[in-house]
Amino acid sequence: MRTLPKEFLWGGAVAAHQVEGGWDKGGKGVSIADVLTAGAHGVDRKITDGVLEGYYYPNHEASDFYGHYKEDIKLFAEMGFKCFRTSIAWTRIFPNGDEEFPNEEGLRFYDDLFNELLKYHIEPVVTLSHFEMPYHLVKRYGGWKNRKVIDFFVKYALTVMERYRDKVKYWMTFNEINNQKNYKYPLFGYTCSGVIFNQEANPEECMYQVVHHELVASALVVREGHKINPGFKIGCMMACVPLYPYSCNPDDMMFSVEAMHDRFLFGDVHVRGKYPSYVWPEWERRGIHVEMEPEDERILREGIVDYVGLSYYMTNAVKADASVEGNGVDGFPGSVPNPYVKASDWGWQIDPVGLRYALNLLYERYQIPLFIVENGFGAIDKVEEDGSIRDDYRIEYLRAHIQEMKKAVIEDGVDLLGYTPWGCLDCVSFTTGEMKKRYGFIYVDKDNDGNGSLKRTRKKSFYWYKKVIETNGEEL
Ligand code: P53
Repeated sequence: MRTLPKEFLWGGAVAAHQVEGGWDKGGKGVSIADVLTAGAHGVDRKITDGVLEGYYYPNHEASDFYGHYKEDIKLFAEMGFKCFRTSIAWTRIFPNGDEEFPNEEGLRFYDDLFNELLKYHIEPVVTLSHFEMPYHLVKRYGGWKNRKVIDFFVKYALTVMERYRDKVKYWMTFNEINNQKNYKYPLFGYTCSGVIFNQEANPEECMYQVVHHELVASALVVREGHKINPGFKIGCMMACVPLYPYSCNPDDMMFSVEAMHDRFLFGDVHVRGKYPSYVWPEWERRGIHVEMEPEDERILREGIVDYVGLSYYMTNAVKADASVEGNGVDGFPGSVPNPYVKASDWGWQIDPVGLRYALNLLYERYQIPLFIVENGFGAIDKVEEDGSIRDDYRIEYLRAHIQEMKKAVIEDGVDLLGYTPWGCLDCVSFTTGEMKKRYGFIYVDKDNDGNGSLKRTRKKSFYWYKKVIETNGEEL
């Protein structure tokens, strides 16, 4: 009987802005996450013009991982984590983004954090840009529309890679870079790139321009990062939402193939070092022109990633004649409900087999290692009178997904580095800014309005996941 490899990286994942808080501590600058208000399912988060009086900004304190990281890492170690994925808040290192020298206090914070992880033999897995670019770069330079931002990002990235060269081996450049393909939904463009595409003369063209800058920046970081430490594993990261054809009608099938181009484009460049063939005729058809410098082709070629990090939460079914616009959160252009699967309270369709499908799809396409760096079930948890949290629904979700993940590795031969469920410590929801949409094995006592003691409690899933890791996924 084949099993998962014994070096398989079990762990958990978060992002700095969703857990750390301490938004103005240690010399940190204002990030784009600091100007996002709270929303709810169906209620968009507002993007305010700076930090304004009279608004509640859930990421300012978040779960206060900044103040609790030692206690939290101890709990991760108790679960047996082999790795922990977090991001570095760019604004702790370069508060405005365009300074000449980094902020030493910010660098020290991550030294301490990584040391604490290494003390328990937990491998840090670090995202360089997870929806938290400096607000100043948005105001002053127009975010990633401006080619100058490539230099600022590369400087920041190489500064931290140099500093943590002996502490961190696994890196990723941009979190879910492909979210912004849904350029009509302001939150995605803003969090990926500091741009609200709807406000631009040609939103779609602007999105591709921004993405081009990021792909070049990513490739530069991969290329130069390998010079800092040839042992680095530097990956890309994409939101993997497979879009099934709703039926075997050839029109639905072809519609889904085209819809998947939109999702693959980013990974295709990261992994193959050049734009895929389907891009050029599409840009021509749509009259899109992207400014590129002569050296870009070479940079992209020289900055091929070592692995593909992916988030997997759901699949969607698409129909050629559905004429649905879709916001890219719980639906995509042409999305129709899939009658074979259920959805979460936030409309995210629950499809464990879709994870096996996603892994096959990506591995067949790229043939380089994959890393599931997000997966999980956002749900409302109830604290019982005795203080316990019996999150069987979460266990059920994760169990079913791990089963399918194992099939992909053991039966289909997919090379998978590890699995880090999202929000292992309860954190602020990205799409809604809520606290009550929880993913964690560890409960954080805090509500949507910011009330609560921040006390940490082990949920039932904590003990379950500990066993999963202990048995390398044999006991589910
Ligand atoms: P929240 C859509 C599809 C898959 C992943 O989201 C997605 C999205 C939304 O872009 O985003 C990731 O907290 C993202 C995390 C985020 C997580 O999903 O809204 O990388 O930052 O927290 C879960 O439930």
